[in-house]
Amino acid sequence: MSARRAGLSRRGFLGMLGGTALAATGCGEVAGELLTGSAPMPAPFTVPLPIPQVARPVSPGLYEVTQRVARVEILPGLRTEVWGYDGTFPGPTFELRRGEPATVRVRNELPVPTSTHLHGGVTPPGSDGYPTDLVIPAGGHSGHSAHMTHPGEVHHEGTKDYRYPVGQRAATLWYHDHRMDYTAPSVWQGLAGFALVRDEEEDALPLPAGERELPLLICDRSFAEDGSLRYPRTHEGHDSDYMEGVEGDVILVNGAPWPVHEVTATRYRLRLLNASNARRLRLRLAPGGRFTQIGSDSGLLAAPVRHDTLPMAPGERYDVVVDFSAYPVGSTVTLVNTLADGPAGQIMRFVVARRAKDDSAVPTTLSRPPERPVPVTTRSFDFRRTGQSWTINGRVYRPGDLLARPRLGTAEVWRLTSDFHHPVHLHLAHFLVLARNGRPPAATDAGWKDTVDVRPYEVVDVLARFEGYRGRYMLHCHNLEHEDMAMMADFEVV
Ligand SMILES: [Cu+2]
Repeated sequence: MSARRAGLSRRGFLGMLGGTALAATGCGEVAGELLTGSAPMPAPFTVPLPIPQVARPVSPGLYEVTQRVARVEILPGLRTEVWGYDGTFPGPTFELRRGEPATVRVRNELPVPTSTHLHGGVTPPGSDGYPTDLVIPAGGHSGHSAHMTHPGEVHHEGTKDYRYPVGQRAATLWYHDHRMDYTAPSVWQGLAGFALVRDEEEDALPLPAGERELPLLICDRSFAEDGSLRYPRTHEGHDSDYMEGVEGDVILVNGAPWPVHEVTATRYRLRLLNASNARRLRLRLAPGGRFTQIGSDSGLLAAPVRHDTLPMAPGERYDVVVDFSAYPVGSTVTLVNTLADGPAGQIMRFVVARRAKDDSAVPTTLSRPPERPVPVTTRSFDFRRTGQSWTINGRVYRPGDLLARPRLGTAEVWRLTSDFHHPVHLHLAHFLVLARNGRPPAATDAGWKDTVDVRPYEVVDVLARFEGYRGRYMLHCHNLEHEDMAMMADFEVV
């Protein structure tokens, strides 16, 4: 048993079972508990939007990235210690191309072990970031891990080469820490970044590009008065008052609080990612306007879909185009979150600075995604609180316990049921959302995905394709506190 679970049973949660926990969240759309910070908050829309550096290979197909502690300015005038890939938060953006394999050599100079998962990647099992496949800190910091040994734990001393074949379609992927019991605090501390896969099918489209293509990593954090990140941890593990998940009171986009970005009155491609631990978002443009969705988690849609609002659970991405020529020059367009009042109700602002030539377009036909396969079987996975743990089919996660053995090259219907908000993520397998409560899915469920928002007492059917590699993979809740509190399971592609 991990220190985490020991901590939970010590504190106890008997009064918060099932529907009581849901009722405690008020409006029913919030998945976590708010952790209030004490640092002075900057005025919104004053800090410029940062764009993460693009990672450069040290030789063709080989990247080196060092996980290290850094002190960075997130809140104006204060220094915040982060754990960053190359000391940055977000980490560098990896620009990958279909058919061009990449190796990422991760060196760990943090005080803790890590495991890096490429979220949405079709990756061989040895490079998928299994939670007990650990890179132990270089230079002898490994004492921290000594008492956290799990059965079958693998240790790489100092560095590990993650091998990515990149055989998949163009898509907005991201990477983040995935260590057993510690994903939530490690990601909160900064271990997340983008990986963009491009391909010829996408190259052929006249989509906005260059400065008009913006990756936007949205997450919430809380800061202490000295600028340090707050996170509710006891020395034994998670603070059990935050079992539902941790929500921060500061919204960051690419690591900046409520940033502002100047745009021309043209189309922009926004690659939106909700990288929050637990916070669900519902994005809208103010004073109005629509998102033209061109891609989902796993790549371009067949045809664009227009939305007024975008619900985003942790881990989900939307690839959208916003046409700023619809707004007067000199006006502002604010990306807002209608699921929160107060500071977390604002995300960032665009200032429409001037007119400019625009050769871009959103074609009515975007791509040819994989066709809908015929499923060979149906399996059920119930995401639920059981006693003092978050469980799948009543089971607390144990590495190596298999919940399913799908066959390579087949497709299956996975029926996901839930007692609460659980964004369900499958490693390796991409899926189509077939139904919610037996009815057609939402328009925003369009396309191939790897993460789906399963809401309280909802039944979501997805059709998953098991393509790529045999071996051990995972499904889990992407509320990172739930994930760390055992809401994971292994499956093996055979
Ligand atoms: Cu969950």
